[in-house]
Formats: sequence, structure tokens, C-alpha cells
Amino acid sequence: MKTQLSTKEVASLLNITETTVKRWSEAGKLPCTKTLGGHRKFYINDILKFAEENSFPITGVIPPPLSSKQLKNLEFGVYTKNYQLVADIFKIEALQGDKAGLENLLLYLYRNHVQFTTIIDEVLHPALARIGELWQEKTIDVDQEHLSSTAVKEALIRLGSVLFHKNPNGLNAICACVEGELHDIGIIAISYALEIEGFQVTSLGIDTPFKSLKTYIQKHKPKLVCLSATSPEIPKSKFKEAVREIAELTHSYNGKIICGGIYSNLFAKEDLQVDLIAYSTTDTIEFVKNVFKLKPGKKHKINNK
Ligand code: B12
Repeated sequence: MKTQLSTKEVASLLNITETTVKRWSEAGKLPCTKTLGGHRKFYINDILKFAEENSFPITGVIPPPLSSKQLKNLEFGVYTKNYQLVADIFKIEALQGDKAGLENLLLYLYRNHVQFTTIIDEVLHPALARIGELWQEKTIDVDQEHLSSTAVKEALIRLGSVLFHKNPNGLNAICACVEGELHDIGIIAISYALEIEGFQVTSLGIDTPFKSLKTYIQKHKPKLVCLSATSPEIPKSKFKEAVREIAELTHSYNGKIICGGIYSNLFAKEDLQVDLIAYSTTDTIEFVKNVFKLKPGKKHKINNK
């Protein structure tokens, strides 16, 4: 683990300017050593001790430990909104299974005001799609695909704990992967995107039997039902029939139902009788805002890491 930080990294971590860091280090508030070339180096522990003793919030984030070329690309990509550059870096970190690096990268984007939906649709999604292609063309083995997707999932979950949520909108939603479905990164992203909009979300996770889904919906009558289906191994007619039944049930109490994921994308919304077949987080949130007439609300932080 990296233990020493540069002036720039300390500034970024404490959300202060580099000039302030230099001033505080000259004043002895922030202890540092100097390299032969005269550059200041700070120990992370000293910075954490300083923050604790002075009740100084650590609100910033250290740029991920990337090569200088990657760091330049990352900064340039964020600044110019060229997220393809960022997705390429994300893919490389994912292939290395570097969950701390991925978490830092996600936090860096979020703290630099890249919207959560953009992070998912323009960085995480294309990076994993490329990893899927590498696996399909046998450039990488299945173990490396597993390593990458597990690291991405863990980093996403860690990002989830620092996301800002709008005030509760009074609507409840359930998110689930249908029977036979193990891909859950997409639905986790959708559930976080809904929580950001103020929904109270219950996640039923992977491979939820259709029967249990119906029972749950009958009991709790969620205003929004979100189902994810990606695997080509899901039997088509069973899926179609079960989703139609769930849609009918949801509509019977005026709820809305959305299906997403690569497998769902093979169907038209009329086939499944659902309100939307979703292709991305962005289109889902647009739809939800329109259909539930959500107003832009005040945000509040639920959890400060
Ligand atoms: C990671 C991964 C796995 C992991 C999943 C781990 C996990 N915890 O999720 C594991 C190893 C388990 C896996 C298994 C399999 N996989 Co896989 N997998 C992938 C991979 C590389 C990434 C998927 C991912 O997370 N993407 C990122 C998320 C954010 O994207 P997403 O899921 O598409 O979700 C977005 C949208 O679709 C939408 N969305 C998704 N769901 C929902 C739901 C709602 C309600 C809404 C509103 C929106 C929404 O919003 C999301 C955000 O934008 C893809 C490659 C790819 N192109 O996606 C292959 C891929 C999906 N897998 C594939 C296959 C074939 C399989 C297996 C059948 C392989 C096998 N023979 O065993 C199994 C099936 C397992 C099962 N029964 O479900 C194929 C599917 C092809 C198809 N459907 O035509 C793909 C495309 C790989 C490929 N190029 O061939 N896989």
C-alpha cells in the first residue's frame, strides 16, 4: 500500500489548495520530508493524525495510483467528458483485479462531479462489455473474467456507501434478478441510481424464483418493480409468461414494472407487457422521473465514509 503522498495528493485528500499544504508544512502543522530534488513527501499516517487532532474532515480523494500517462488521460477524460479514455483505464484496473484501485477510480469520478448514471453507462458498462468480449474471443480465461467482475462489483458496492441521496420520495421499489440469472452488477447499479432519486429500495438479489417474486409483490405492492435478465440460458417461454403475470399483478395496484439486461433487450415491451425495456441506467432514471413526476430535490448524505 502507498504510504507517502505528494503535495498534490495531500491537497486532493484534504480538499485544500497545494499552496495551503505548503504553508501548513512550513508552519510545522503537516510534517513532511523533502526529497533530494526538494519535493515534499508526507506520510499518510501523519495526515490522518493531523485530520483527527484538528477535526479536519477528509472529504477529498487521492488520485488512484496510476502511471503518469494514465493519470493524464484520466484528468483529461474527466475534464473533456471523454469517458472512453476513463473506461480504458477502468478496464485495465479491472483486468488486474485491483479493487482498491477501482474504488479509488470510482470515487475520483464521483467526487469530480461525474454523475452516477454516467459512471455506470459510460465507464463501468463499456469496460465490462470489453472484458466480456475478451473472454468470448478467448483472449482471457474465465478465472480472469471472474477476478475482474468480482473486483468491479466490490468497488461498486463500496462506492454505494458514499453516494448522496435525495430526500425520500415516498416510493418503494424492488430490484431482483429473475430465476436463473446470476449477473447482478447491472441491477445493483440500478438500485443505487433509484436510491439517489429518493426511492426506498429492497434488493432481492440473484436468481429469485418467479413464485417468490410474485408472493413478495403481492404482499408489499411496490410502486416500482425492476427485473434484470441477461443470461441466454433463461428459458424463453417461461420467462415471457412469468414476467407477463408479474406485470399484470404490478399493474393491478397501479405499480410500474421495468425489465432490463441483455436478455430482456431481446423483447419488446408489448411482448412482456411491461412499462419499459431498459437499456441503460440513464434511460431508466429518465423514465422513472417522468412517470412518477419526481421533482429535483434537495440532496442529503446518508453515510460519510
Ligand atoms: C461479469 C459477467 C459474468 C459474471 C457475473 C458476475 C456478477 N456478479 O454479475 C458471471 C461469471 C457469473 C457470468 C456468467 C455467465 N455469463 Co456473463 N458476463 C459478464 C460480463 C463480462 C459483464 C456483465 C456486467 O456486469 N456488465 C455491467 C453491467 C452494468 O451491465 P448490464 O448487466 O448490461 O446492466 C446494464 C443494463 O443492461 C441495464 N440493466 C441491467 N439489468 C437491468 C434491470 C433493470 C430493471 C433496468 C432498469 C436496467 C437494467 O442497466 C445496467 C447499467 O447500465 C458480460 C459482458 C457484457 N457485455 O455485459 C458477460 C455476458 C453477459 N455473459 C454472458 C454469458 C453467456 C454468461 C454465461 C451463460 C456463461 C456460461 N456459459 O456459464 C453465464 C450465465 C450465468 C447466469 N445463469 O446468469 C454473455 C451473454 C450473452 C447473451 N445474453 O446473449 C455476455 C454478454 C458475455 C459475452 N460477450 O458473450 N457472467
